Amino acid sequence: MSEGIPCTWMRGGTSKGGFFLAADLPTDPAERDAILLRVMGSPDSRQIDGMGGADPLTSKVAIVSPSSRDNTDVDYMFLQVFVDEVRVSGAQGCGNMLAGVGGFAIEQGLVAAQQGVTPVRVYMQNTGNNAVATISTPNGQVVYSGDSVIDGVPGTGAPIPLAFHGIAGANCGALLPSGNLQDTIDGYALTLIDNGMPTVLLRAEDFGITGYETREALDANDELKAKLESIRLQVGPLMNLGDVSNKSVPKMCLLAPAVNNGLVMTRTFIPHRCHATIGVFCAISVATACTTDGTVAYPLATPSEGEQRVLHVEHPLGSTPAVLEFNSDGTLGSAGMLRTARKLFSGTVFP
Ligand code: NQM
Repeated sequence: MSEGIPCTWMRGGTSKGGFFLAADLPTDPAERDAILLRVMGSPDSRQIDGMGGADPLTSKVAIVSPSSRDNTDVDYMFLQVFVDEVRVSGAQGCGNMLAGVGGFAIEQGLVAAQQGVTPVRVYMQNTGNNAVATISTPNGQVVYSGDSVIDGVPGTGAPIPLAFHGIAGANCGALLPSGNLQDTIDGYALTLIDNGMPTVLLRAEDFGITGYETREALDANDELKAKLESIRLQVGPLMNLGDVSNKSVPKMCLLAPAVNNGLVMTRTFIPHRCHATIGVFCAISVATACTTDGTVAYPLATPSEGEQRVLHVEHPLGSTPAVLEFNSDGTLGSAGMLRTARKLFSGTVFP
């Protein structure tokens, strides 16, 4: 295609990517994906011929449309454009890119801004769940600047609280998809959990690492990555995800005790590169496991008590505050996280 496509580039949380109106892209998934690969410059480890940032965290796409549902304002489809493979996958959601969806939807005229703040109700097409993103709209205009800080992003931005209901088992059909609090694969004890993201929790020390290594050091550890991939391929069917050899799920999360008064320390492979921080739904899944007696995470974690808990999941660049609400009978209620986002560019992209 030689004509351009209207596009907005945004940082959403600790990720970055292209935001499109569904009406501006082909409806045929194969045609759409071919365009998105061209937009990002994939496959190429440097993505030199496209907009992607040569990192899975900056090779992401959000497709937004008016919602066909009564209880939501917009539909949001997340697509991961692989950096060095000819692959575009919607097999997971993305809470970081979700942070950009509300502002984009308002600015594109899909949602009317209110005075002060505007709650944008989002149907997340990847998992079939709803979210509410609350956007700062003083004077009826979207504002991205503000005083909120999220670790992994320099500076400050307007707060964007994200709220989720009923995300347990969103991808795998059950919070604990194998039916067990712990399983053993290749001799490693692990917990399989999905509170918004299929996640495999492992003890870092079992792999001969501390869990405090840098992202770069872990990305260079081929022996560790081979062990994680062997486990990942075996747990795919146990998590009701089938053959995951070509999928970006499940995420592989190595745990160690927290070092900054947080809940637990994490290093997360997503799944073949180590995350610079941690994903939104992944952090919520980790936090959930940390509050559940019997998981591999529980003895390593220091969870707070109460019906509403703010649990600081530590990661390579600081921590992220996962909010978990529990019902009075102790069962899991809603979840949330504070993010910021920033509109970087709006114009025409030429695939
Ligand atoms: O878990 C990266 C990200 C994500 C996903 C990944 C995310 C989430 O940080 O909700 O946000 O795990 O592939 O963008």
